[in-house]
Amino acid sequence: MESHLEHRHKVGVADAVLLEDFTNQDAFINNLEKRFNKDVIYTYIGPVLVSVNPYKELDIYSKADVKSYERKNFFEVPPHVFAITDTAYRSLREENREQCILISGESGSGKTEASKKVLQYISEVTERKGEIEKVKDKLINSNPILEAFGNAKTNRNVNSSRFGKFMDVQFNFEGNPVGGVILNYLLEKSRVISQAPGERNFHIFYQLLKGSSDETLFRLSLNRNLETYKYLSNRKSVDNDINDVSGYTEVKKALSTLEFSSDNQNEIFDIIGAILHLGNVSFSEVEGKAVILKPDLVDLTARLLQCDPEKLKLSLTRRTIETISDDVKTPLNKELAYYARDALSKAVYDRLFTWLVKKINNSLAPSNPRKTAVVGILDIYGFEILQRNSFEQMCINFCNEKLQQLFIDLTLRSEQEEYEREGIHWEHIAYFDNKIICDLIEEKHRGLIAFMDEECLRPGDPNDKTLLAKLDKQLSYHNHYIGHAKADVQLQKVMGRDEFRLIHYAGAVTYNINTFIEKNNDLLYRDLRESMCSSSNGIIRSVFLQQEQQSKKRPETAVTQFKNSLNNLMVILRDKEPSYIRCIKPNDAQRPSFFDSEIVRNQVTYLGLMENLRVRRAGFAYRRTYELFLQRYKCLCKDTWPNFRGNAKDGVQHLVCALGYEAEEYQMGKTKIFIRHPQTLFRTEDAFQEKKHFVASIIQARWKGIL
Ligand code: AD9
Ligand code: MG
Repeated sequence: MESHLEHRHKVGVADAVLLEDFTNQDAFINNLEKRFNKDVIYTYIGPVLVSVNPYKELDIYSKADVKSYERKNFFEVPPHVFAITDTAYRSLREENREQCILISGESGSGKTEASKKVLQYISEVTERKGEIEKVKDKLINSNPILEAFGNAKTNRNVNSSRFGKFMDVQFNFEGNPVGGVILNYLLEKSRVISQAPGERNFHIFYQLLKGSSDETLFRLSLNRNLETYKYLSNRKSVDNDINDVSGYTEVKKALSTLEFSSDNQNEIFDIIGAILHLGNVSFSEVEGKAVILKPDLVDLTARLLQCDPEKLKLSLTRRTIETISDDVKTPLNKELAYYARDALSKAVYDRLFTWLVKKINNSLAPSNPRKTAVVGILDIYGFEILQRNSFEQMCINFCNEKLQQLFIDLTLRSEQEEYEREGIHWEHIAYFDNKIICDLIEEKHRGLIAFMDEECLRPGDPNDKTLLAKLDKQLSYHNHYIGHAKADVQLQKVMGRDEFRLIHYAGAVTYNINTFIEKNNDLLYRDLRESMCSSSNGIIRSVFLQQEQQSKKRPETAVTQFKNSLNNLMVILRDKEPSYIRCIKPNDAQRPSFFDSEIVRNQVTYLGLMENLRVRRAGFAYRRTYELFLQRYKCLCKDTWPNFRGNAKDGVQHLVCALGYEAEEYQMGKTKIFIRHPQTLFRTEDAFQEKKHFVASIIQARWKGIL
């Protein structure tokens, strides 16, 4: 295996810390490009892996590749997702520290693929016996299920994850996987009812229509013509590049592997079929009251959802409002009936997805509940700036603010704190702490979320306009919030009156307020909920009943639920040792061998990579406690070999003298030695390896009685 240093002459530097001008963004991007052009997609910034999507299959994930990274020293082999995984896995086993691998980057940059390689590596370096093999099979097979129901073709990625995912792989004390837990975040359920031009609904709809048997379709009263179904009728979407038929087979197989009973499988596809029929239900209006145009479609939906068709018809055309004295039934007009229909489709699909995750978790639960240690893998949406940004983008970008906060906490801040603790001389690196933006969004009583909820729950007629007015009034003092009135003349020209702007750590994003209230309220009329609670479809009944029981009161708003789940995630992650994979897409066209420097530049900025590099470079690439350092390298100095009688720090002082370290190459802290550049360590490690072989050959020779 080529060493880190030898490799760099051919394909740029493997660790950007080694760049001569490390503050120069162009040099950083050039280095990535140079490597990308040679199909070298991985580069480090110290311990952080930067990965550039090659958009083509590379021969770098074979069994032999796995072997070449197994139990290798991180900096001695070329950068790879396997190296990151190996380091995390070894740290879990040898130092007993729980791990998390945080994968971020914008849509299409390769996060989900990277997460699969992590799982592949873990699967290949662990044992292959009975139960363990079964667990691995389940872990890997959870992906096709979640992707079928949670991924879709978008204009940025043919297989875009429309939900966030955190997966724990649980290991036993022997270091073998024995189970797993998946947490899911904010599924983009609006996709069920409509898609942007060129995009598709979730894969599963097409897989069912194209891949299932004639009998199944007959049972569901469906036909194979996609154009029949309003929820799929986005004609501008071409899907030649997606094989839905084999996708369906794979999902069916995966469902069986994860122990979904055949009844459950039928219920799942009944629900998918029901949503397709429901989407075709249309309404006319007579004297302000909605009238269902093809009632047989509602009958079909009701048959598949196993609920009372008459009740369903009523609940699609009227709503019950509780007053102090009585329940009042009010008819819906046509517009509200469509709203109710779509709200039902979204709610049913969203809850089906959550139910799937729960079922998968049941199947992944370790059979032997002995104590386990975990490696968590986070594959979550990256920062988004679209042409038009809405509620979903605000949630996604808030999520990225929280992750950046964690990154700062775990790496930048802790790095500098360690220097202070160790009494190491260092220059303070100014970095932007985005806590101020997190607070702007989530602070109790005075953050954006608090005002949003306050407006949603206010009696009267809260609407998007009143919400925006409130935000503009309450938040205008904040430097990172810009309402229309506060914008300068230039900005006012491009900013609508229904927009506000947040200055995120990664850049400014203008959000359009329309639909915020509706999406945050996320209301399903009581009549529809009751209709679903009486369903005999096991899945539907359980997910709707559960919700009813959980909250007799008003359920939490969408954004508050999201905020709480994110804060829970932060608690989980904060406890673990993190590894970072920062994914970058090389161009907007999903094309191989095309590196668009401008596109890359934006992402380098959003991901804060230059800041990361500056801090890393200003600091020390390597640090070890005196004891460990001495233990490993003591054979390289006659004063410390075979044992040093004084304290470890003095021993290391002897050692570095013997090794000829220059003064600027290292510093001695209270408990650790800090080495500035990786090269210094490589030199020492090379000397150690040479000596080790020499010593080993002597021992061997002795054994054989030669000496
Ligand atoms: V999204 O936010 O879920 O829309 P991801 O997850 O970041 O996005 P994904 O992993 O799905 O992107 O990658 C997009 C496509 O790029 C994949 O379908 C592959 O065709 C391609 N890709 C990504 N990584 C690799 C790789 N290491 N090798 C080859 C890759 N192709
Ligand atoms: Mg993805």
